[in-house]
Amino acid sequence: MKATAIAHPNIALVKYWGKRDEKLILPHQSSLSVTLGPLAVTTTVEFTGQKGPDQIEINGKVAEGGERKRVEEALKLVRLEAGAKKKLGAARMVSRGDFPASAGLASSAAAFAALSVAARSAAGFGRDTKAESILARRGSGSASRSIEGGFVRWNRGKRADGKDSFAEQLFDERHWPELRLLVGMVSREEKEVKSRDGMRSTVETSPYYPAWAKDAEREVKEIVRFIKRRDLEAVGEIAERNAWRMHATALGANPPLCYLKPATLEVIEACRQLRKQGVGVWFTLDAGPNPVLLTSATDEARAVALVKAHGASEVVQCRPGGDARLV
Ligand code: 2P0
Repeated sequence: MKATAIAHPNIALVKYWGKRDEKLILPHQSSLSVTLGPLAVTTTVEFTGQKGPDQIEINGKVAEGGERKRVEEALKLVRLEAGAKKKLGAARMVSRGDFPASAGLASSAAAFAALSVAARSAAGFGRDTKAESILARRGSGSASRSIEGGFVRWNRGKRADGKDSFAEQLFDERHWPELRLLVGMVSREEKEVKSRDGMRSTVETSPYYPAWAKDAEREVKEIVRFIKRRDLEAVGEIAERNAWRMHATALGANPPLCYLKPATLEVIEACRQLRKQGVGVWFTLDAGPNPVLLTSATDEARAVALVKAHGASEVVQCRPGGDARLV
């Protein structure tokens, strides 16, 4: 009753921003992301068969508060699915990421994906990417997109119970091996408003929210066509537009949510200038100040130099990563 799994984080090119169900973590719109290698979280889960509280350790520390509660909830769901007869008992979970939580990449995406694969396997279930994606989603929405590698779409779904809201792979990581995703760390400060609270406030108070949600399904369809053709310019343009619109919606919240820093805008402007010189580089942003540049292997060195010249203390260089897997 013990298993270890590895999962990668992901970066959305068409973003998820807003829930229609807070408890089940159901989104208002579909989203699309690239799974990012080589960054990874490794998680071991063991069901002890004993009574007592779960033991949860994340990055060398005993998990507390909200973080602990979210993991406990996910473990509880696995016990429910397994049924009382199985007597899984309390769990021991140890999780470690090889990238800093402050990188601006949702480490929770890789963490809940690895937890879902490890915990279901420890409970005796065979691999089932749909069930794993749904379980990961209950921990963190974006985690539903880290079960599979390459290019992944999280379908919004329509059902109230969330059984049709899971992610699926459209193209695997070998589809576009020369694509590069570079995280420019312009700030390591903890953000003031977490994504979960930020999206809630946006849904409740931004007058632009309905327009944002309505646009998403079309944007997902559009970007899939261009990913299929590996058309970096078209993919980059949609990713930039979508990131701007997400931030515009958040800026429309009350109080306004501004995740950008001056250095973020500097990098964005430098991207534009570099494109004028024929370098293929575009950006996207998560709910934070660190831009993620989209470029190709050919232009990678110039894109790295660009972010470094504009205040990035570090650049995390990624490429499409693979599936979450048992080790
Ligand atoms: C995304 N983000 O699509 C968007 C873009 C941030 C900006 O998913 O509340 O940690 O746990 O479901 O998944 C970050 O939000 O939020 C996120 P919860 P999550 O990647």
